[in-house]
Amino acid sequence: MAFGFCFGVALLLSMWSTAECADIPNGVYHMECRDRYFMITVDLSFTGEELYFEAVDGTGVYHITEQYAAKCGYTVSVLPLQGHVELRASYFSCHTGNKDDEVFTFNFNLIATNDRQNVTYTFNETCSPSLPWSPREVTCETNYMEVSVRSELNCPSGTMKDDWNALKLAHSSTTSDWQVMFQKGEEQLPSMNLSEARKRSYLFDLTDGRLVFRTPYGQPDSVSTESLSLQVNGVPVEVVHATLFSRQSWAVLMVDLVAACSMHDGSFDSGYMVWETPEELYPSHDSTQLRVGLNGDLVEQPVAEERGYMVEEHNSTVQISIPCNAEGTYRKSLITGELYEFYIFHLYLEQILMDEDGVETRLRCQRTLNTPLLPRPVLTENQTVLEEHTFTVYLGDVPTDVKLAAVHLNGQEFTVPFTNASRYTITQVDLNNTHGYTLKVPFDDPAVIQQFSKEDAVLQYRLDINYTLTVLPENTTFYHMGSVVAVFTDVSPPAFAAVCSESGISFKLDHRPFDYLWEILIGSDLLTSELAAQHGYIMTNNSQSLLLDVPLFTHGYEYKDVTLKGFSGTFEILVRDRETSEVQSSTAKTCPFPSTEFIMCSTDGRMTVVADFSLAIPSGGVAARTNLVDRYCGPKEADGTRALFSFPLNSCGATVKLGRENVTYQNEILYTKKTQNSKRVASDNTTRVIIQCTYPVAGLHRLFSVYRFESDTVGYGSIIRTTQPTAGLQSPTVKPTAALKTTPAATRRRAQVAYLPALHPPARYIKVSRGEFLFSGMRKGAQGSMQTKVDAAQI
Ligand SMILES: *C1O[C@H](CO)[C@@H](O)[C@H](O)[C@H]1NC(C)=O
Ligand SMILES: *[C@@H]1O[C@H](CO)[C@@H](O)[C@H](O)[C@H]1NC(C)=O
Ligand SMILES: *[C@@H]1O[C@H](CO)[C@@H](O)[C@H](O)[C@H]1NC(C)=O
Ligand SMILES: *[C@@H]1O[C@H](CO)[C@@H](O)[C@H](O)[C@H]1NC(C)=O
Ligand SMILES: *[C@@H]1O[C@H](CO)[C@@H](O)[C@H](O)[C@H]1NC(C)=O
Ligand SMILES: *[C@@H]1O[C@H](CO)[C@@H](O)[C@H](O)[C@H]1NC(C)=O
Ligand SMILES: *[C@@H]1O[C@H](CO)[C@@H](O)[C@H](O)[C@H]1NC(C)=O
Ligand SMILES: *[C@@H]1O[C@H](CO)[C@@H](O)[C@H](O)[C@H]1NC(C)=O
Ligand SMILES: *[C@@H]1O[C@H](CO)[C@@H](O)[C@H](O)[C@H]1NC(C)=O
Ligand SMILES: *[C@@H]1O[C@H](CO)[C@@H](O)[C@H](O)[C@H]1NC(C)=O
Ligand SMILES: *[C@@H]1O[C@H](CO)[C@@H](O)[C@H](O)[C@H]1NC(C)=O
Ligand SMILES: *[C@@H]1O[C@H](CO)[C@@H](O)[C@H](O)[C@H]1NC(C)=O
Repeated sequence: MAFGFCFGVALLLSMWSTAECADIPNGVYHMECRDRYFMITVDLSFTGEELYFEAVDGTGVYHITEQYAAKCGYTVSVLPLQGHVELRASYFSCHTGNKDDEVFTFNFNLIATNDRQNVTYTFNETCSPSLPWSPREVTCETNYMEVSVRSELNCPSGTMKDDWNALKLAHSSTTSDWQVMFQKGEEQLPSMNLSEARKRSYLFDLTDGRLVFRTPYGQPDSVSTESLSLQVNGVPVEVVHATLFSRQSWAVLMVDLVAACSMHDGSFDSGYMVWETPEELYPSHDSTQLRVGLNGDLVEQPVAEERGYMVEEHNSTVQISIPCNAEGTYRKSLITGELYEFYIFHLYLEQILMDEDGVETRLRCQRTLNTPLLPRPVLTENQTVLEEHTFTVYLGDVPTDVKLAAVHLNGQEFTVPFTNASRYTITQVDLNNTHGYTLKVPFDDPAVIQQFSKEDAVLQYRLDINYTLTVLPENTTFYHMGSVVAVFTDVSPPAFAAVCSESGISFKLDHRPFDYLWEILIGSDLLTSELAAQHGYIMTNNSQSLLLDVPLFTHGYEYKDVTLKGFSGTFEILVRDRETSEVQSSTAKTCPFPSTEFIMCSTDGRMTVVADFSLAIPSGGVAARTNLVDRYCGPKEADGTRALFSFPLNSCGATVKLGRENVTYQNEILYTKKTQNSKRVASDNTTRVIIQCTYPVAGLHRLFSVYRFESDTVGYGSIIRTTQPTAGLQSPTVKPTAALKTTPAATRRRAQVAYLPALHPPARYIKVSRGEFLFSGMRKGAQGSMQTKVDAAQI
C-alpha cells in the first residue's frame, strides 16, 4: 500500500509466544469456503492492538510470518476500510488437510496480543469446493504464485525445443531423485534437489491427484518485471518456469510447471481503475472465458458490464476497467494539505485458457489496486436570495467520511451543531454518497462585512467562512474557505409612495435591507414613534414596510389656495444621510381637500377659517355681512352661507386665554344686519360661532415680547357653536353644542383656563392668578431670549 495506514493494528509476523486459549465470540469472525481457498475475516475492533495467525496440523504449530505465508500459501491482510483482518489459505497450503483433493481441513489459531495478555483463539474449518479442478490451475495471489497440475496428464502432441534441452540434462542426471530445473527466459539454470528448492522457498507437493508448485514473487529463478524482456505488450509480467524430472532407469519423467502472472499495478483513467493482462500470457493458449469481480466475487462478463465494468482488448492486451463508484470498491479521504481521496479495489479475475489439445488452464488472479490520490474539492455554493436579507451558503460534495466540526465567521468560532440560541443555523443535507451543510447568516450580522460605495450607489455584503472539516476516523482536520458576496446596486435613498385620502395623506415605504443608511425627517425632527405620537401621526412599522398616516391639520402641513371651496395641503418627508446628515431626497405630497368648513391655526400666528352660517344667520341674510369681534375685520370671501376669514390671532378683538400648558386665542364671528348699520346682532337665541386656536405654551417663542408670533407647532383650531347668548363672552363656562376642531385630541378642560383680555404686544409681564410659572425653551437664534413672568394681576 502506498499510503501507510495506521489504525493501531499491526501484524506481528516474527514472534512466538505462549498464550492462553479462549473462545472467540460469535459475530466478530467469519469463515467461508471459496472456490479455491479458505477465507477468514476477523473484526479489527475485536483484535485489539496486535494479532497474528498460526497454522496447525499434526506436525505442529506454525507461525504465519510474511515469508512463511508467501511460501506456504497463506495471505494475511489488514483491511482498515473494511474494518477487518483477512486470512486466505489456499486449499493446497502447507498445513491444510487434503482428502482426495475434495475435502480440505484447516486448523489455525488467532493470537491477539497486548501488554497485559496474549489470547489464543482456535479455529477449524472444513471445505469441499464444488468447482472441479481443471487439469492446470494457476493462482496469482497477491504474495505468491501457485500452479497445480493433474498428475496423470496425457502426453502433449508436440514437444518444444526447450523441453528437449531439459530432457538432455535430465538424461545426464545421475540420480533417480526428483530434481527441479528453472528456466529463466532462454537460460537454463542448474538443477537442484527438492530440499534445496524448498530451502529457496520453492515448494513442491504431491497430493492425491495433483502436483503443486508454489513460489513467492521476485525469486531469483523467475523472470519478472525487472527484466525488460518480460513485458508482454507493455504489461509487466512475472513468469516462473520449473521443470521437475526424475530419471527412472531408462525413462525420464518430466513435468513442466509454468506460472505467469500479470504484474500490472493498475492505472487510473477518468473515473476508472484499469488493469491489464496480456492475451498471450500463456503462449499457444486461447482465452475462452473471463470472469471478473471484486472482493473474491466472480461474475460473467455481461453481468460485470451491467455493473459498469468494461472488458476490452487493445493491442493484444485485455483491459479491465472498473468505475470508482462500483459496488465493492472502498474509498478513503485523506488530507495532505488539501482534501484528497483514493479508492481501493480488491480485484478478482478468472480466465479459462485452452491449449491446442483442448487442455484447460484455469487462471485466477487476486490483485489489490488503488487509485492515486485524487483531489477531492468540496464546493461552496451561493444560494443567497437577496430578498431574504440572509446569506444562504451550501457546503456540498462532502464525502461521507468527512464531517463539519466548526465554522469560523469573521474569526469567531462556532462549533457544529450550533446552539439553538445562535443567530445562525446550519442544517445537514444527506445525499447518496456525499453530504452537505446549509449555513444561514443574516446580512446585518456583525460577522458580515458591509461596504457602501456612494459614488456607484452599490452596497456590498461579504461573508467569509472558514469551515473546519474533520476526516474520520483519524480526526485529521482541514480548512475550507468560502466567501459569498451579495451586492445591491442602485442603492438610492428611500422614496415614499403617497396617496391622498379624505382626512389626510398616507405615506408608504417598503423596507430595503440598506435603508438603515438613511434617516427620515419631518421638518427637522427625526421620525420616531414618539414623534408620531406627539403629533398625532399614525405610524405602523413592521419588517416589511413603514406606513405613516398624516391626518389633516397635524403638524407639518402647509396649506395653500385656501378658498371657500377648500384648500390644498402639502406634507413633506425628508430623507437624510445618516452619516453626513445631508438631506438627500424628499417626498412632498400635495392633496386637495375640499371642505365646507375648516379652521387652521398656523405656526406664524394666523387663524384661517371657513365657517358655515346657515344656522347663525337669519334666513335671507348673507355671510358676507359677518365680521369678527372687531367689526372691521370682515370676511375675505363669502358666498350665501359661508365666509372665509384669515387674520392674525392677536388681532380683530381676539381673547387670549392662558392656561398652564396652552394658550388659546378666541374670536367670534358675528352677523351684522343690513338695516341696522353698525349694530351688533345679539338676539338672545342666535347661534354663536366661536372660533379659537390653542397652542401649547412650551412651543411658543417670543409670545409676549415681539411683534411676531412663532410656534413650534400648529395650533388646535375649533369652531364652536352654542345657543348661549352672546352677551356673556367672559363667562368661563361655555358649553359647546357643536364644535369643529382641527384635531380630535383637542378637547379642552375649560375650568383650568384663565380668561384674559386680548393681548397686544408689547406686553412684558403677565401674571396668572394661580401662581407663577416660567416660559422657557427659547429657540436658538430667537431675538432677545427672555423669561416671562405671567401674572394676571398685572394686566
Ligand atoms: C328664537 O328662536 C326661536 C326658535 O328657534 C324662535 O321661535 C324665536 O322667534 C327666536 N327669537 C328671536 C328673537 O328671533
Ligand atoms: C504477548 O506476545 C508478544 C509477542 O508474541 C510478547 O512480546 C508479549 O510479551 C506477550 N505478552 C504477554 C503478556 O505474554
Ligand atoms: C473444530 O471446531 C469446533 C468448534 O468450532 C470444535 O467443536 C471441534 O472440536 C473442532 N475440531 C477439531 C478437529 O479441532
Ligand atoms: C540436495 O542438494 C544439496 C546441495 O546441492 C545437498 O547438500 C543435499 O545433501 C541434497 N539433499 C538430498 C536429500 O539429496
Ligand atoms: C500498442 O502497442 C504498441 C507497442 O507495444 C504501442 O506502440 C502502441 O501505442 C499500442 N497501441 C495502443 C492503441 O495502445
Ligand atoms: C434545540 O432545538 C431542537 C429542536 O428545536 C431541540 O430538539 C433541542 O432540544 C434544542 N436544544 C437545546 C439545547 O435547547
Ligand atoms: C440515491 O440512491 C437511490 C437508490 O439507491 C436512487 O433512487 C436515488 O435517485 C439516489 N438519489 C440521488 C440524489 O442520487
Ligand atoms: C481557518 O481557521 C483556522 C483555525 O482557526 C486557521 O488556522 C486558518 O488559518 C484559517 N484559514 C484561513 C484561510 O483564514
Ligand atoms: C476522534 O474524535 C472522536 C470524538 O471527538 C473520538 O471519539 C475519537 O476517539 C477520535 N478518534 C481518534 C482516532 O482520535
Ligand atoms: C450570490 O448570490 C447573490 C444573490 O443571488 C448574488 O447577488 C451574488 O452576486 C452571488 N455571488 C457571490 C459570488 O456571492
Ligand atoms: C421600522 O422598523 C425597522 C425594522 O423593522 C427599523 O429598522 C426602522 O428603524 C423602523 N423605522 C422607524 C421609522 O421606526
Ligand atoms: C393643552 O392642549 C393639549 C392638546 O390639545 C391638551 O391635551 C391639554 O389638556 C391642554 N392643557 C390644558 C391645561 O388645557
